[in-house]
Amino acid sequence: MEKTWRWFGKKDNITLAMLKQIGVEGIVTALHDVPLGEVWTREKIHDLKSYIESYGMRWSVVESLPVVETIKYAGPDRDHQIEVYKESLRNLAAEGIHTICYNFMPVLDWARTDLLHANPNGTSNLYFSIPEFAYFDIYILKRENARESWADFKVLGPDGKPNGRDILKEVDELKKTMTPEKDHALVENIVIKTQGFVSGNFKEDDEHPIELFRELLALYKGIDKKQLRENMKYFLEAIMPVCEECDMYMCVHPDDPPFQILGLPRIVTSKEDIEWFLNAVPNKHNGLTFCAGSLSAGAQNNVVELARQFASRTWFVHLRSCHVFPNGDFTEASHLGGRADLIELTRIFEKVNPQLPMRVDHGMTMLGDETKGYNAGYSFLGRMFAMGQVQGIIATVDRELGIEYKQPGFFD
Ligand code: DNO
Repeated sequence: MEKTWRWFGKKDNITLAMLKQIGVEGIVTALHDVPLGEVWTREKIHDLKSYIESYGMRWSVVESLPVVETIKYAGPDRDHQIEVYKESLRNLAAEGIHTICYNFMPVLDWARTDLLHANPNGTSNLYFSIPEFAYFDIYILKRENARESWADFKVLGPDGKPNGRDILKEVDELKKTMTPEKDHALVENIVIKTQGFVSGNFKEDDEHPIELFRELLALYKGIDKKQLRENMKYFLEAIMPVCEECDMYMCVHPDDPPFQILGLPRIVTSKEDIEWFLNAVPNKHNGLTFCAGSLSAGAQNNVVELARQFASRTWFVHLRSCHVFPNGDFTEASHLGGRADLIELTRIFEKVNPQLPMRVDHGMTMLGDETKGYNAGYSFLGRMFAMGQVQGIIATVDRELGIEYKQPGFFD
């Protein structure tokens, strides 16, 4: 696989010169300064692309070209926004970029309740506590019917079976220990520190993120899973002619976490979901970002089986792995452990296409990463550690398969 790295543009504290030293071949990035819903112009794409190339790397994948909410909930200006999207696709292809990662998650991109959860080895990782998230929903967001929906929520244990956890009971216990400061920290983790840098609906300086959150949720009133699927199909069918014309590969990112939250439908969470959207628009340009991390956070998923089944429609890979606790909470595991078997996944993807772009995803925060102002989950040293591990896996698998492995940056 092509060794790529998610880089957040010239403002990223991690520079391209640093990435060059650690064997990165391709860059995964976006035009983070273009407001949601505006065309990405050829000029801007060209500028960033040339900057990346001046470091001897290429712009391999766009992550993300955001699909704005109106397309997801089928608002009155959806067709106009689809035209904007098509225009950006044409401009990207004209600059030689042919792989787009996007998601179809309503309102919220990936979500975690703790961004610096201590690991036994003294580093920290992202963490998702179901009761803390439910507390946010019930007591901070105060969503209508939130209590009822958590009462019905079936938590899965690591074996993929409901574990009988009583979330409401835990939320009520948790409430006794919460303070305004802890509430604020939860809002920061779920919204402020995580949604802005992925070009989501919220910005770090939003003064009233909760009000905005409620307004966005209201847009999805009456939109169930079936309807959201229809809206995704509508979007994909509308852009496919452009994708064919300019050979653009769309790869949807799985929902993270891969289960229903906040009463919002989630439609890329499991084998059945992935089969559905691939079959609904049976065109090779409609493909998948195989995010082993998001998929492994869902105890319903056997990640290796999913990779075997969907490798031929996968155009981009995210390598990371999650650990699901007996109570159903989850955290990031080592890139050599957890529920996603990255060694076996590497075998599967290397066999299908050794050129497939791959980035390591979410690394530990370690050895001072926490003081550098990196985006949550996107540390330098932690991700570099993971990248080293994954490069070792690829080199070993390539040897097994008789593929020549090259580590960039050396004389050999
Ligand atoms: C999280 C990322 C996601 C991903 C988007 C794609 O770390 O994997 O934010 O970039 O969902 O649109």
